Amino acid sequence: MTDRVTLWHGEPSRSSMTKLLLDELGAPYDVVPLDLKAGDQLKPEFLAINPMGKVPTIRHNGAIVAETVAIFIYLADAFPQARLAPAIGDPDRGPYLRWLVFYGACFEPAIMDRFLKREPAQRATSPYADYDTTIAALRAALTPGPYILGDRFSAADLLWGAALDWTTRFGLVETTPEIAACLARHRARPAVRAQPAAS
Ligand SMILES: N[C@@H](CCC(=O)N[C@@H](CS)C(=O)NCC(=O)O)C(=O)O
Repeated sequence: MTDRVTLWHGEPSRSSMTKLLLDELGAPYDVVPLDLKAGDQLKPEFLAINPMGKVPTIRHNGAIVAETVAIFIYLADAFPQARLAPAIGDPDRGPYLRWLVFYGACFEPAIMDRFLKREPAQRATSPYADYDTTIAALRAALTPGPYILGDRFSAADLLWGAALDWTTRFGLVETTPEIAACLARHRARPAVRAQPAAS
């Protein structure tokens, strides 16, 4: 028996990616809206839930989960009927986890470098090498497609479609042919089309 998911959500923000995943999973959920501009995320009641003061944050079956990648892994496993996660033991599980974790471990810091126009640490020290290496690896992962796991759509595609949607709109990532193809597939999904238009 599974509980309803509670999502602490700010609009617009990275938590839209988790909301999209919940829609794709057909998971029952309730949204607790936070006004990030007004600083709701820094109020003691939310800091008691996530001391980082960050959305997305979810609660499910009594447990709090934060960090987009952890939430994606958790929810796709928690709602297996949607078939968005290769199960443990499936040969696709490793690549699936790899490209999910790549988002938080490599892509996010790399795009922050681009946004702030700052240099990464020396290549041997930097956990993601640098922006160009990170984007080249991602482009290779999207090729030949159509999905990260080849013919199999997964929660990793949802994360990357949503991530590339906002980062290309912000001019942080160039819309190369494989990224354009990924975005076209992403934007055609009914759950994406049903979302409020990105500002
Ligand atoms: N590492 C977090 C980052 C989440 C994040 O940066 N969320 C932003 C919204 S896009 C936020 O909550 N900002 C509010 C604040 O820091 O005050 C994740 O991957 O989920």
